[in-house]
Amino acid sequence: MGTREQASINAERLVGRLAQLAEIGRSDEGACCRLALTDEDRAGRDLVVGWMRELGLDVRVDRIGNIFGMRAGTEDLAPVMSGSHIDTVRTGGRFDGTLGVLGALEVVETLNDAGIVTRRPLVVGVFTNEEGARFAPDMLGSLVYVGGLPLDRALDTVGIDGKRLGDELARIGYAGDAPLGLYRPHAFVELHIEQGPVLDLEGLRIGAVENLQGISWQEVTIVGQSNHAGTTPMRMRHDAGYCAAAIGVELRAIAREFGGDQVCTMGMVRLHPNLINVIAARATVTVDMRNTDESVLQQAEDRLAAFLDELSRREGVAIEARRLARFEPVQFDDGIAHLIEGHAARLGLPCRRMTSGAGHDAQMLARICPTAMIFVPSIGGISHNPAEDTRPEDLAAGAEVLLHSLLELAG
Ligand code: HGY
Ligand code: MN
Ligand code: MN
Repeated sequence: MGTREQASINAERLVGRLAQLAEIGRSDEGACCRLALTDEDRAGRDLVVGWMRELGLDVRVDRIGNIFGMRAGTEDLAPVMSGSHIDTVRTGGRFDGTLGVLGALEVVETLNDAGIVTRRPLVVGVFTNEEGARFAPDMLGSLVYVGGLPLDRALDTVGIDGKRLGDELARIGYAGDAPLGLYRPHAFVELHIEQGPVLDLEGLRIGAVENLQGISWQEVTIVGQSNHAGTTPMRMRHDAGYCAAAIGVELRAIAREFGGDQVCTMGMVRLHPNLINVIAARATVTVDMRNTDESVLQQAEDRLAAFLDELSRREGVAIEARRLARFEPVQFDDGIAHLIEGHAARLGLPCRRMTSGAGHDAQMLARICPTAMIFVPSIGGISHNPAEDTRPEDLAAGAEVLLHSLLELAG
């Protein structure tokens, strides 16, 4: 029987599993492409469930497809949970989400090897559709888990490819029967790459994440009038393509004028009929706006809404904005953030408190239990990009801090 202090994760094993999972859904450009509920996501889920079973975990799948592997404790108490997601954006990297799932599995295997049993059960969670790239909103599985979105509405969500979420979940065989909210955790800790430049720029190893910024997603549809690109005088145009471009320019102006933490992104632009000599009849664009300050984020939304009204009048087009996701900023548990800092310090890992610019499942678990996150550096701050990278020693350091944080929380 090993002692807790001696327990230490196996870096090669962790890096090896991350590499194995990264091969699933590998695209020609070397990206990880496992959009939620696709065959690639299923293959990734099957691989992780296989590892959970090998480690002796009791595996359950709930009705929105969240996967949980439970390791019994000496007492039947509320568990300590850790985990993240394995679905990716279309041009994803190797570590976004997977580090949180496989880091938690590595903790389990380390404890198995050391013969350590915690007082509280440990649960490893894999949440459905965290990215929201195919089915909005993002963090959908954990949002449903904590009761933030009714199951039937989630199952009826239609993806960007026209598929219904519930049908895809059944098709890949992960429409489980475990009830939602299966475990009410004593605490939740998520290990994740930072996906931003802060730790890398400051030469730090660990981020103790104490809060997470607000997120506002909208789909804006512009309906104008297709017409001949050559014969139609400019004064007679109702050009949906021009309006899409104007929205992109306005979003940049909002971010520049608001300054501070305000970020705005027009990630998707679809034109119809999308032809060189036809004035676009219709345009659909997506808007992603985020800010750490809820009132400023609302002002940014109001500013955009006023712009869309004015644009519609000026260009003689119909504009409709549909909300896809809206999450207020989240404060994590200061005690757990402090605990993470303490373990980083004890392990000699330079650490700082941080805000998360990205959304994470932890922001949903924070609604039902004390929650915080551990960040490790992203080289160059790159993410949602095949070039996403983190040094192996930092992947291991994050898992080591996770190990000791979970040990302390699980008693
Ligand atoms: O959008 C996000 O922040 C996350 O990657 N789902
Ligand atoms: Mn992620
Ligand atoms: Mn992501």
